[in-house]
Amino acid sequence: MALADFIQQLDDISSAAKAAFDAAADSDSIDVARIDFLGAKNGKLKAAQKGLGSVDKADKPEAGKRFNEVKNQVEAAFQAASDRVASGGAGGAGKSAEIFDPTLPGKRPRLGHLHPITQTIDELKDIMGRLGFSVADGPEIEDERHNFEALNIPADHPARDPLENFYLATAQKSQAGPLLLRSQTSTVQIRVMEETPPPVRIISLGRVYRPDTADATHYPMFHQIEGLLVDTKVTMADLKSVLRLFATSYLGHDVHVRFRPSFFPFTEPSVEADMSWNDNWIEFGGAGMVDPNVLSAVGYDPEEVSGFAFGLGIERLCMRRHNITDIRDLYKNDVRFLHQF
Ligand code: FA5
Repeated sequence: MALADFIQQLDDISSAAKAAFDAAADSDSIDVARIDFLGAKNGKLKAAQKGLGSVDKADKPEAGKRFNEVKNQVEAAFQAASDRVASGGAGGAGKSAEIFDPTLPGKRPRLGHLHPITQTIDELKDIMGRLGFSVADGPEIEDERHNFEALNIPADHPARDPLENFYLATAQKSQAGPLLLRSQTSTVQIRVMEETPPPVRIISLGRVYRPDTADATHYPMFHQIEGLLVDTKVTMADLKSVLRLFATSYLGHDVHVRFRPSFFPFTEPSVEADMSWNDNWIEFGGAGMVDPNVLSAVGYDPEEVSGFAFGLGIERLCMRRHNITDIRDLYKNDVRFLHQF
């Protein structure tokens, strides 16, 4: 066979194969074209390869080279068609391509916001800031000195029972003795008074931990706001005025606050404070006049200064403000609940 005829035959196969693979719209028709052109037994290329034997000897290198080029072209057309069908469509306009309609109204993305407890904390800081209290911080992992001893809570007091606290397993190794997750923010009273001479006027807000069983008003992790004011001639009347002012500023003027006599080792006298809510009373904190033993433990002179302190449950305040009847709702992380605040 003349070289020109052989090459013509190859060119015809190449363009026919390209047309067939381009037109194939699914894997079945690709397969038909593959067998037709690349089939190992009766494929058109196989047949053309047989013709190579009849090309003049001198033209064989040129004919063989041309044959390989065309074979590569046909295989590339097969591969391109397979890729196109696998990616979901003919001619580039795939079934999965999204149609963008600029006339449709947009979707407003849902913006996150602060958790209701964080919002409450910010607001309480604001209110107390206006009353002249600055914010102090303390660690959530505490030693027994700050959580108990300096607060006049003796070693045999039931509040120190390991079952009433979250002691840390690594605590024995600490130089400060056993460590625990603080059970009250009153720890910060001690830390502040250890560092600052009187007068003192601070609040401290943060998490505290107790192995309480969760119910509608209790949670094992909750937040307290601690208040401490130490100065000359501070009286119980100051404490009651500040707490009433605080409650009405945050909850509105229809809230009633009542004080019940109580006991805390670190205050004397002590009270528990209740707020009115739906024709009922709910306790929101403990308070009292700082016990002279506590003042002495931090190096203050109880003859010179006196003070009041309080510790209030932030969840309870937030719940009354927003009429949340179950504290557990605050910690379920259900966006349908949280986005209301
Ligand atoms: C104390 O923690 C004292 N440290 C308060 C105090 C400070 C008294 C300064 C005197 C001077 P009590 O254990 O009562 O007190 O807790 C105070 C408030 O925290 C409670 O009134 C309640 O509002 C809240 N509270 C207590 N336990 C839980 C709990 N498990 N879940 C949610 N809130 C709680």
